[in-house]
Order: sequence, then C-alpha cells, then structure tokens
Amino acid sequence: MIQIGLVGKANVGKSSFFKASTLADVKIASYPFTTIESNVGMAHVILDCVCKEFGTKCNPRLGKCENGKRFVPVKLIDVGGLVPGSHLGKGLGNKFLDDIRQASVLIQIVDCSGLTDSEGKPTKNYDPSKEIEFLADEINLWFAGVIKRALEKFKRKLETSSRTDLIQTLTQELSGLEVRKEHIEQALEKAPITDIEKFARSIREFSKPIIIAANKIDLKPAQDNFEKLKEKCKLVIPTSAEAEIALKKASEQDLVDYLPGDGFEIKGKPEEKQLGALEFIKKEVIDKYNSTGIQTCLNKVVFELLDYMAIYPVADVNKLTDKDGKVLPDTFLVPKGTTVKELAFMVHTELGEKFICGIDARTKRKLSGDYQLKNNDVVEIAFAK
Ligand SMILES: Nc1nc2c(ncn2[C@@H]2O[C@H](COP(=O)(O)OP(=O)(O)OP(=O)(O)O)[C@@H](O)[C@H]2O)c(=O)[nH]1
Ligand SMILES: [Mg+2]
Repeated sequence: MIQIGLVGKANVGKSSFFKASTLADVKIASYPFTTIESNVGMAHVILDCVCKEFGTKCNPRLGKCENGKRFVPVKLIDVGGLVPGSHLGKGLGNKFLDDIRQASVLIQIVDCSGLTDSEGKPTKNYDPSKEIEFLADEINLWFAGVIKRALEKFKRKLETSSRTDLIQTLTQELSGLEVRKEHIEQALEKAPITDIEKFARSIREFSKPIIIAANKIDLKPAQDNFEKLKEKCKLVIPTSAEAEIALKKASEQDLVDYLPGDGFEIKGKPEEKQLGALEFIKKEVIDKYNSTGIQTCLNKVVFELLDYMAIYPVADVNKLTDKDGKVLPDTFLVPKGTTVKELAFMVHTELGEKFICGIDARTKRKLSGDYQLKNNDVVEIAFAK
C-alpha cells in the first residue's frame, strides 16, 4: 500500500490533517510538539470506479464504493514536528524522520497564517516560505546521512564498479527508503555518487517528492500569505484541516451532504453554533477555494505527483470476480509503466512465478508479461496450476 508521510514544523496542523483524513482520534493541541509518537492510519484516495462502465456493482475488499466513487486506501503517517537541526537529532528529529523511510511521497503541512514561528511558538507575520526551505533542507540532509551510512561499506567497490553494478548495489542498499532503480538512474544523471549531498538531494527529490499544504487557510492572514506562496512554489494547495474535521463530523451526524474534495449542502437542522461554523466554512473556505483541500492533496500526490494508475486485478474476466465471487474486489495503485507480470508479482509472489499471461477484461485479449498497463485496466492473470 502506498505510504504518504505528513511532515512539517511543529503546531501547523499535521495531526489535524491526519485526523481529518483517517477519522482516528489523535491528540491535537495549540502548542508545539503535541505528537511524540508517530500516528499511522488509513486514508483514501477517491476515484471513478470502473464498476459503472461495466454496469455492475462491486464489492471492495478494502475501502468502499458509493455512487461509482471508489475509496481506495492509502497509508498515512503523521510524525511529530520537525525543527531546524532535526537531521542531527534535535527534538525527536531522527526518530520522526525514521518513521517516514517507507513513504513514497510527502505532504508538508505549512502554517500559512504565519502565526507560529520556526519552532511552532505563537508569533505574528512569520513568513511561511521560510519553513518550506528549512524543512526540505532537513529532509535532504537526513537522506544524505542515511545514504552515506548505507554506502560506507561499499565505498571502495562503488568507486571501481561499472554503472550497472553501481545501480544494482544502490538499489539493494536503498530499498528500505522506498528508493527504486529508476530513481537512482535519474539521480545519477544529475549528480555523481561522489558528491553525496547533491546525489542524496536528487534521489530524495525523485523518490520522496514533496507537495505543500498551505494549512489554516480559513484564517485571514493565511489567505493573504497564500497569494505570495503561490508565486514562489508550484505545488501548493490551500487546506483547512479544521474545516475538514468539522465537515466529516457534520456528515456523520447526517447534517450535511458531503463528498470529500467537494463543497457541501446542509440538510439537517444543526444547532446554532454548528450552523455558524458551517456557514463560516462555506464563506471562508469552500466559496474561495472550492474545497477544504485535504482530499485534493491526497488525490494529487497519488495521481499527479507520483503519476500512479488504478488497476483492477480479477480471477475471472467474464464475471469480473475473484475466486470467492467478489466483484472487482481490489484496486491496485501502481506506477505508470507497470507491466502485467509486475502486477502478477504485486498480487502474489506465486502468481508472478507461475505467470502465463494476462487477459484484458474489455477485449478478452491475451496480454504478454511485458505489456504496460493503462489506467483503469481490468485484468485476469493466467498462471500454471
Ligand atoms: N484555524 C485553523 N487551525 C488549525 C487548522 N489545522 C490545525 N489547526 C490548529 O493548529 C493547532 C495545532 O494542530 P495539530 O494538528 O496538533 O498540529 P501538529 O502539526 O500535529 O503539531 P505537533 O504535533 O505539535 O507538531 C491546533 O490548535 C489546531 O486546532 C486549520 O486548518 N485552521
Ligand atoms: Mg501532531
């Protein structure tokens, strides 16, 4: 399952983002370093399910499908606040950074209101672009440290080995950091292995890209800062974790019609205070930014930043079922370029080892092992029994 890391300085709303996405009851407070043990939970990306096209009703094993919108689980990791010097162990920096080793992508939550300083303490007019810079530096330096240690024992060998051997050794040694072979190849184009810091920065950029969530966008100063931030960073999404928590709560109470990522309609009779809060969210967040941004962030990291596709493996292309008769039970999120044979291994090692061919559910044609899958492919894997 894809792992997404939530990072950022202290007191910016990481745990609020986590709670809004997973509905887990985690500790949230208006002081820095509230989180001291990382939280891990399940969030979802939401996509158009293929069940509609096939005119069938699906039975997702994980997540759910409502009105053709499929909720596919992704793992979310909420770590404690990072500070300048975290990579050297300041705060609980090293521990938190270790917890995001397995993440394929990071969402940096930023306090866009500028009402907290670099250590998460209350202030005024803090420039949020500063925390974006220091955080990327911390993560890059931590990466450089891990890579340096991992390569120490191979130093001599790496200097004399061929490019192919070098890439193979690095792929093995860095697999625990979710670094794939193509990330190493891309990074080597940009920096030589001898320049560890530059090389590490480059691998980090390819293997753990960062998107910025400009959080607390419901607050006026955040709205002003956001306009400036947009000019400086390409990948910045306005978010209000607090608004998302309020909307999910109101939806559970059946007071609003709400599909995360969209606006909402009030349908019940909220009490005066809750009605006021909902009206505030509509005016300050939805009318200005179209949504609370939380779901937008999750979907964007998976389908744009990582450029993943949704694939539906089945055991029977005619019935679209698994061996227990469940219709379209799984949605796999896989990188572009994934082949049918690679998919077979992802479903089950044995399926990969005994692989014969794939079968396309739309055309019923056979697919060879090196066929590159397309988004929304529904495939059966034929294997030797
Ligand atoms: N106005 C507003 N406040 C928010 C929002 N998100 C979080 N907060 C508030 O910001 C404070 C910190 O939130 P947390 O979620 O605990 O922040 P954190 O980044 O996990 O903090 P640490 O674990 O201490 O690093 C709390 O008072 C939240 O209620 C938001 O979107 N809007
Ligand atoms: Mg927290």
